[in-house]
Amino acid sequence: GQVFKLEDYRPSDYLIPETNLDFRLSPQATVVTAILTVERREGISKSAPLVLDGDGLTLKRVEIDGKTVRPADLLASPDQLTLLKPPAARRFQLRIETELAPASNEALMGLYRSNNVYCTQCEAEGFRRITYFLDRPDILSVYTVRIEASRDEAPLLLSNGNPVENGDLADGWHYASWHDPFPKPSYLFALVAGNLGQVADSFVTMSGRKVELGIYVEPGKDALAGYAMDALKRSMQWDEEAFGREYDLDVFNIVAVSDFNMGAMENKGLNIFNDKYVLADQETATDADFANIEAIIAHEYFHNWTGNRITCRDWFQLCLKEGLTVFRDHEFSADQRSRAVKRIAEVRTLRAHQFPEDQGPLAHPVRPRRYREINNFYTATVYEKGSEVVRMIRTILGAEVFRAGMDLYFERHDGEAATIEDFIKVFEEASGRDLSQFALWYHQAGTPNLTVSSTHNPAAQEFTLEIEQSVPPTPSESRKRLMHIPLAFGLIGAGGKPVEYDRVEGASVEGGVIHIRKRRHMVRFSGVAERPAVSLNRGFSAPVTLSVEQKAADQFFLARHDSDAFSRWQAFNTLLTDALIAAFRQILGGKQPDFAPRLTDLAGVIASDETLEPAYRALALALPGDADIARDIGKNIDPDAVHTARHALALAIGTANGEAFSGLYDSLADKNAFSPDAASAGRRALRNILLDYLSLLPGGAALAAGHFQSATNMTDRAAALAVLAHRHHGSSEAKKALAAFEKTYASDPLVMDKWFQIQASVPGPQAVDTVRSLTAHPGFSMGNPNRVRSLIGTFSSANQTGFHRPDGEGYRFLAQTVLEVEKRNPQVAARLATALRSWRSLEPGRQAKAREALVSIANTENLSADLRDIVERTLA
Ligand code: DPP
Ligand code: ZN
Repeated sequence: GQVFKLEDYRPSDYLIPETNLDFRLSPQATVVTAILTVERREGISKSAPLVLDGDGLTLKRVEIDGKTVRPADLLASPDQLTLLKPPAARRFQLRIETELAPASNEALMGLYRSNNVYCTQCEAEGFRRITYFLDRPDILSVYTVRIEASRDEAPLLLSNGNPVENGDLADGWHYASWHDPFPKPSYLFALVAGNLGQVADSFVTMSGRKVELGIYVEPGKDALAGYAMDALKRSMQWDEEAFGREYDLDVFNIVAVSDFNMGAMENKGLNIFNDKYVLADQETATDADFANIEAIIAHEYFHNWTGNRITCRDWFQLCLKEGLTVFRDHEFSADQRSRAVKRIAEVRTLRAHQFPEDQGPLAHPVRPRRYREINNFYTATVYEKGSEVVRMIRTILGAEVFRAGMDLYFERHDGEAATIEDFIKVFEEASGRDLSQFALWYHQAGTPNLTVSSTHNPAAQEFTLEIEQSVPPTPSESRKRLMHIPLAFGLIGAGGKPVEYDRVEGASVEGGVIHIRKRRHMVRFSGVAERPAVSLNRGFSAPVTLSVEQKAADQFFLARHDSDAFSRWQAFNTLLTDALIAAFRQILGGKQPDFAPRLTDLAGVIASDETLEPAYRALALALPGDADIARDIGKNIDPDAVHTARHALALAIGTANGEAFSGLYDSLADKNAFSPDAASAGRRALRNILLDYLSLLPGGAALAAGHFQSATNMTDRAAALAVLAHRHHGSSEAKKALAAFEKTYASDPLVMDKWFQIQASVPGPQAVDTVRSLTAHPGFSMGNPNRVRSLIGTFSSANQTGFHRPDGEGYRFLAQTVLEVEKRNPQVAARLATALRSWRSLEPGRQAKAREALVSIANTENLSADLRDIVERTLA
C-alpha cells in the first residue's frame, strides 16, 4: 500500500469554496448530486488537472458549467475522478452525480443505514464514499444540503448548520434544506434521516443567544437521553467559563445510532453518537456509563472550537484536535467530579492503553510522520498521550499563561486548518519561552524513563536527587534525543509536612517542578536536616516511567501521608505492584506466594479512612489488573502465573480484613434514591470492590448472589454478576444470575453487551469455547461494532488467561474472527487485531503461537489496507 508522508504535504491546486449537496434517499439507490464551486489556486497553471478522491463510487454524470464533460477529458474510476482539461476560467462549477447503496454499506463509513436510519461517518476519509471530492481536511467549504426522502421512511431530515426550509413533495415525499455558514472540511459533513424521537431543550449563550438543542434517539427511548442533555448543557456552560468559547449556530443536534465504528463524531452542529454514549438510566447504565456519557458529550461538543472552527491541515496533525480536546474533556470531568479521582483514572487508562502501544511494535509519535491507513492512527498515543502533552504545557507555563496561549490560538487560527507548529508557537509567544526541546513530545515516540536515587548528608544538611533520563528505542527511531520533562515533586517530612529547604542547585526548579532537560541532573537541596521522603511525578506531571530507589518504609509512609492525592494513590499502587511481581516470581519458582502483613493491613486502613473519598478508596483497593502486572514485568510473561499471583493477593487482603470489610460493606448500603452523581457513584464503587474481596471468603457466593438480587441499579447488578461469574465460575449462583440477567435484558442490546463482556472476561482455559459459542447467541452480531467489541474485544484485551491459552487456541480464534469481521468492516477488524501487539513480551511458547496467528492473517489474500497495515507493523 501507499505510504503517506508528512514531508510530502503540499496545498492542493484547487479549492472548493462552496459545496451544494442534494440527496434523494433510498436504501439501495440513493442519488447524490454535488454541485461544487471549484477555484484554481492563484499561480497554478491552467492545465493542471483536477484530481478528486473517490472510494468505491458509481459515477452517473459529470458536468462543468452546465455542460456534460467529454469522455476524453475525463479519467473516472470508483476511486478517483480526474478532469484532464479543466476550464480556463479560475472559477467554475462542477456537477457530479453518484449513486449509492447505503443499506449495503457494512463498513459504516460514508452514508449507511443503522436500524433503518440513514446516517453518515466521514472522518477520516468517508466523504469520498459519498461523492468525488478533494477529501482532505485543508479544503474548507461552505455547505448547503438538501435532503429528499419518503416521509414514511424518514420523517426527520437533518444535516449540519442551521435549518433553512422544508416542505412536501409529490408521492408522499418531503424535503429539508440546511445551510452551514462556517467553512468546514468534508470529514465534518453529516446527514441523518429516519424515524427518531426527540428530546428538546435550549441553552442561552454568554452573549445571550438562544440555541435550540435536540437529542434524537430510537422512538420510545427519549427518557434515556435526559442525562446526555444535562451533560451537554453543562459542557456548553463550562467551555464559556474555562476557555471563553461560545457556541456559534442556532441549533445543536445529537443523534444516537446503534451501529457506529467510534464512540461519537463531532460533525458541525450535528454530532452523531454511538448510542452507548447517549442512552442511560439507573436500570440500564452503570456509573461508568454515566461518566463516559458525560465525558464524550463534552468531548464532541468541545470539538466545535478545537477541531471544527480550527481544524487540522492534514491527518498527521490529528493530535492537534484530539489530544487538545481530550485534555479539555478531562478538565471538564475533573471540575464536575473529583479532580484527584479523575486524575488517577486517567493515568490508569493511559498506562493500560498507551504505554503498551508506546512500548511495542505499533509505537508512533503523538504526531506521526507516516501512515498507510489513517484509520489506524486514532490511537491512545494521539488521544491520551496527546492530552498529557497539552497538560505538560500548562504545567510548564502555569494556568494563566496557558490560557493566554489558548486565547491567542483561537484568535489567530479561527477558520484555519492548522498544524502542531502553529499550536506550539502561540505558547512560545504567550510565555516568551523556547519550547523547541519540549516539542519532541510530539515528534518522538516511546515512553521516557527516569532513574532516580537520593542521598542525605545530615552533617551538611543536604539532600540530593540524582536523576537520569532515557528514552527506549521504538520502530524506525533507534536514537532518541533528550526530552524536556517537567517532574513535579515534594519533599515530605515527619507527619506528612512539606520539608522546607534553603536553596537548590543543579537544575531549574520552579514551583515544585524540576525541569529535566539533560541526560543527568543532580539536584541538591540545602538546609535539610532530616532525611525526607520524596514524592515524585506528583499529579502525574509527565507521562514517564520511574525507576526509583526508594526504601519500602518510605513507600508505606507516602501511601499514608503524601499530600498529593495522586501520588499517595501511586505509592500504594507501587507497593501492590511490587508485591505482585515478587509473588509472580515465587509462583514461577514453584513456591507459594506470601505477602507482608503490613501491606494487607494497609489495604484495610485505607478502606476505612473516612478522610478519604469513597471513590478514591475504591481506586486504591482495585489491584493492578493482569495486564498491568504483565506490562510492569515486561518480558517472558506467563499470564497464568500473573493471574495466580493477583488472585493470591486479593485473597490475602480479603482474609486479613474480612471483618472490617464486611462492616464497611454493610454501612455503605444506599438508602437514598438513586443519583448518578460522583459522590453516590463513589460509594457504590467502594461497596462493590469490597464485595469482590468478600466474595473470596466463606459464604462469598451467597453474599454476591444476594447483592445481585437486591440490586436497584445496573452498577450494583453488573458488579455482582461479574463477581459471581469471575470468582465463582460454574457455581449454581453464577449460572442462575447469568440466566436471570439474560432473561431480563434480552431485548436491550446495550445491556446485553455487559452480559457478553462479563462472560468474555471469565478467566481460564474454557473462555475461548464460551466466547465461540456466544457468537451464535441470538443477541450477537458480527456486523455490529458494539457487539463485536463487547464479546471479541473484551476476550482478547481483558482476559489474559483465556486469550493467552498456552495451546494458542485464543490466538487462532482471534485470527479467524478478525478475518470474518474484516469482510464487512475493516476498521473494526484492524482494531481487534491490535490485541496481539504485545506478543513479543510473552514467554517463548505463547510467543511462537501468537506469531503463527499473525502470520496466518498476513498470508490471507486481499486483506484490507487497514488490517494489512496493523498486522505487518505488528510482525515487523
Ligand atoms: N469522533 C472521534 C472523536 O471525537 C474522531 N474525531 O475523537
Ligand atoms: Zn475527538
